[in-house]
Amino acid sequence: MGVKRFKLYHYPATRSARVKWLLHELLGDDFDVEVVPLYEGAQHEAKYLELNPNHNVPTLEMLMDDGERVVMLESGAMVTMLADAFPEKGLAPPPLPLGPARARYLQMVHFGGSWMDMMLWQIRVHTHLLPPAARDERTVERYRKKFKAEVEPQLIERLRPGGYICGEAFTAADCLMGQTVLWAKAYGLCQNEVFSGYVSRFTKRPAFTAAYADLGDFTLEAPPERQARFNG
Ligand SMILES: N[C@@H](CCC(=O)N[C@@H](CS)C(=O)NCC(=O)O)C(=O)O
Repeated sequence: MGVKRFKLYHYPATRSARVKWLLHELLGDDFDVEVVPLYEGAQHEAKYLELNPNHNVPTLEMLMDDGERVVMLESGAMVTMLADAFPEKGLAPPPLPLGPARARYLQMVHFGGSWMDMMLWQIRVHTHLLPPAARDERTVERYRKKFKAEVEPQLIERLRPGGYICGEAFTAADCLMGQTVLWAKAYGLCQNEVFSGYVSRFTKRPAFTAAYADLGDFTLEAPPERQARFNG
C-alpha cells in the first residue's frame, strides 16, 4: 500500500518547517499545506485537537491508496519515515546492513529533535511565549549555558570540515538540524563562524528556499493576549 497524497499542517519557521523542507526535497511542491495560525489559537480548536491532541505543528496527514487517512505526529519521526520512504533520493543512509552512517544519522535526527529541541523550547517559552509573570529567567540562563558549553562544541566538531551534520553529504538530518540551528541563532546561540558556513550551504538549496518562503509571517513573540494559551 502506498501514499496518494501528503498534507502538512504547518506554521512558518517552526518545527513544521523541518518537515516542509524535506517534503520539498522529496516531492517538489506536490503536497498540500495548511497553515495553523498558532498565534490565533487555532491549534486548540476541536477539529485540530482530534488530529493532534498535543495542539502543535507539525501534523502530517497521509491519504493512502485505499482511502484511509493516517495521521502522524512528531517532526523527528516524520523526517525519518519520509526520507526512508524515498530511498532513490539518497537523503538517508539505509537501515541495513547496520553501519556507522545510519548510526550517525539517527543520532543526529534525535539529538536535534529531542535533546537540543528540549533546551531551545525552554528558552523560547520562557522568553517569548508564556505570559511575563510565568517566565523564569533562571531556566533560560541554565539552558543557554548548557547549550553553549555542551551542545555547540559537538556540532562544531561535526561541521568544521565544511560539510553537513552527518558528513560530506546533505541528508534529511540536515532538514531537522538546519531548522534547529536557525532557531538557536534566533536566540543568540550558534554564533561560531562554523555555523554561518553551515547555514550558507543549506540555505542555497531550492527546497530550503521554498520551505522558508513564508518566513516573513513569523514573529518570535506571541501576541500578549494569546500568551496565556501557551503552556510549555
Ligand atoms: N515534539 C514535537 C513538538 C511540536 C511543537 O511543540 N510545535 C510548536 C511549534 S514549534 C507548536 O505547535 N506549539 C503550539 C502550542 O504549544 O500550543 C515535534 O517535534 O513535532
